[in-house]
Amino acid sequence: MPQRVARHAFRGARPAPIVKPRIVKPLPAGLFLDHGTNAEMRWEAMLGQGYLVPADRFFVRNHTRTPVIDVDSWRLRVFGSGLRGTPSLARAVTFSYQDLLNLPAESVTAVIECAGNGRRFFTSQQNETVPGTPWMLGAVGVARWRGVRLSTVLERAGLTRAAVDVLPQGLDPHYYESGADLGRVRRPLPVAKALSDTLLAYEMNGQPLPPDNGFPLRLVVPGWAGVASIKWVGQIEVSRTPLVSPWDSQLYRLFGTGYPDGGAPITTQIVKSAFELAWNARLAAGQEQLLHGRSWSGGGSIRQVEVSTDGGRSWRLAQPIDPGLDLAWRRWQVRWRPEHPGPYTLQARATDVTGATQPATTPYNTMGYLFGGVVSHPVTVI
Ligand SMILES: Nc1nc2c(c(=O)[nH]1)N[C@H]1C(S)=C(S)[C@@H](COP(=O)(O)O)O[C@H]1N2
Ligand SMILES: [Mo]
Repeated sequence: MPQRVARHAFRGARPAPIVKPRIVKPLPAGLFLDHGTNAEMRWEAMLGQGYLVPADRFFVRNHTRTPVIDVDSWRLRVFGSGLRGTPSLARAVTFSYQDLLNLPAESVTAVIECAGNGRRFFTSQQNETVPGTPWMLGAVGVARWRGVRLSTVLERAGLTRAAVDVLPQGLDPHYYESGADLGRVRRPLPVAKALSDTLLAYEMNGQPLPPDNGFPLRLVVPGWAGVASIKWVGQIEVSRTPLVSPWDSQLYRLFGTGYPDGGAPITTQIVKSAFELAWNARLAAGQEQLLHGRSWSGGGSIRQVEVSTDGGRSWRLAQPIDPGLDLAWRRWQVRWRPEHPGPYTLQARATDVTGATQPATTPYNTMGYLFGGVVSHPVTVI
């Protein structure tokens, strides 16, 4: 008895360990698959939702952890040889949060998707071993982003015609890989894309950006792999010579047979589809099911979606729920009445406005990016 009291007292006196969460928001098991520093949305969490992915279930891809940023002392610093008279960080043009709020605002409804989304299917469907987070199809989300056009900020900072690349950099901790310090997350973006439709967003779905999605400011680079959309931006270099970073030269690049020796760059995302249905969902035999799903492409809006409920032997057109947006996704539904109990494979195959569609298999690349093949979604009819 005295022992127990003593132990209790000791435990109470111990300082609580400081556990810094890598992702700040709650990750309920019904909404997310937890991958450590990353969390993917469960697709069944979109059933009955509207067009946008609510912040509580938007996927999070963090190289390290979500930083907590004090917005009052935070500044955006813009500098480099591509600007007039601000070559170095020390002479950067700075913008406060309020400065950005005072600039003309724009909104865009756009997909952000990780280039590694679907990576698991290289292994499960094609028997290919690839490193990295074994995402299913939930490293994607559509939100209404509001902020300032990057072009507006660059022009105010003194952009010149000589500029070729911009390099936004995050304020999250340095990223280490195999013991090497790769520095802060950053990736060059050509000036042409920076000026066309890239947004510096401070709102997501009508609210200030959540900490995990880049508060106070992130890039939104529509159509491009998610890594281009740098979160927690602290500085942007603007250069008259091409810039490189590990995030375009080593990581987020296509290597392997069939690709050039130095690898092929990743820019836009490819065509994909997902059912708003649990993996291994159970459905009732002899009852009509209304299956829902969404398809998207970095190449433009979705023209049509075909669905197979017999493992790819026959296909029929899904019924669109909305016309779909260029930079976001198209929702669809299809009726299905499975008569007999047993295992079934559901598949969806979308085609975008450019005619690009989803192949039966995806060409292998060493790091498992851009899986665009038709995914076999298992369900059990009982
Ligand atoms: N600063 C910073 N920006 C970042 C990342 C990061 O780890 N740090 N991850 C990138 C990657 S790989 C993706 S896919 C998207 C994910 O955005 P989300 O976490 O808001 O869903 O953010 C990108 N921007
Ligand atoms: Mo990513």
